[in-house]
Amino acid sequence: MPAGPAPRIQVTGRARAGKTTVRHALSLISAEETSAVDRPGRPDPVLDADLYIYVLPGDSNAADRRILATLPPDRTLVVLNKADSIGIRWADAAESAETHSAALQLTVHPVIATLAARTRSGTLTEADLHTLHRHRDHPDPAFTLAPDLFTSPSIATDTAARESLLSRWPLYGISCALTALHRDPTLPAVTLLQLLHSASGIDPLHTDLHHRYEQAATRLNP
Ligand SMILES: Nc1nc2c(ncn2[C@@H]2O[C@H](COP(=O)(O)OP(=O)(O)OP(=O)(O)O)[C@@H](O)[C@H]2O)c(=O)[nH]1
Ligand SMILES: [Mg+2]
Repeated sequence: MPAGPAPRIQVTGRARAGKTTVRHALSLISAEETSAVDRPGRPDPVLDADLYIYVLPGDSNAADRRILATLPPDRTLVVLNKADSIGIRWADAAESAETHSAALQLTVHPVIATLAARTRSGTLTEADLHTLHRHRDHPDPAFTLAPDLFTSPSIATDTAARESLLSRWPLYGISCALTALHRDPTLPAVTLLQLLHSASGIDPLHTDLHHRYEQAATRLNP
């Protein structure tokens, strides 16, 4: 990495798109989160960084497309965040990301930032693992479709433990972990955590970001 000024990164997108969560998930301490794009009666943020991370909240609208059209393609990464809310399985999110890539002429990464932020900083506690194992062979597939189904007192007597698990882990991660443990109850915690990390989609985004960052650094310090 050349010495000299470090590239500036801005994380941008509409209100509540997941800008803060994506920034945490990527451990981008020095990146700036801009004010939100497309706020009624407010100007759009000034975008003047060396690299941009544009966060889409599971879909794009006209404002996203208007802003993205002004950003340099080689210095812009697009995150299709909230991939857990797109369709019913990861393939749906991947397909949506491809459609967005083609329409925007930009690389679009499907990501579940909440899960990535959690696996980045987290460990699975003994209590988490116990709760997961207790429910790994749950007969009702709808069990993990919604938070209130997952924490329903009618399921079992460990409602408090399920609530506690859900307070620490996004439901999508819990669902992935239960599927994995159902298939292989002997999975060690560390493997389970790696699996959840992979399932968040953050690694390809991280690799792409690293690559673009090096390019930006070389441009700044030829
Ligand atoms: N389902 C789901 N929710 C997410 C994901 N990422 C973020 N969220 C939720 O979306 C909401 C907004 O997330 P933030 O990271 O605060 O979004 P932001 O763009 O920084 O929001 P503002 O700064 O208020 O504009 C929070 O409730 C997050 O938990 C995700 O991958 N999946
Ligand atoms: Mg924010």
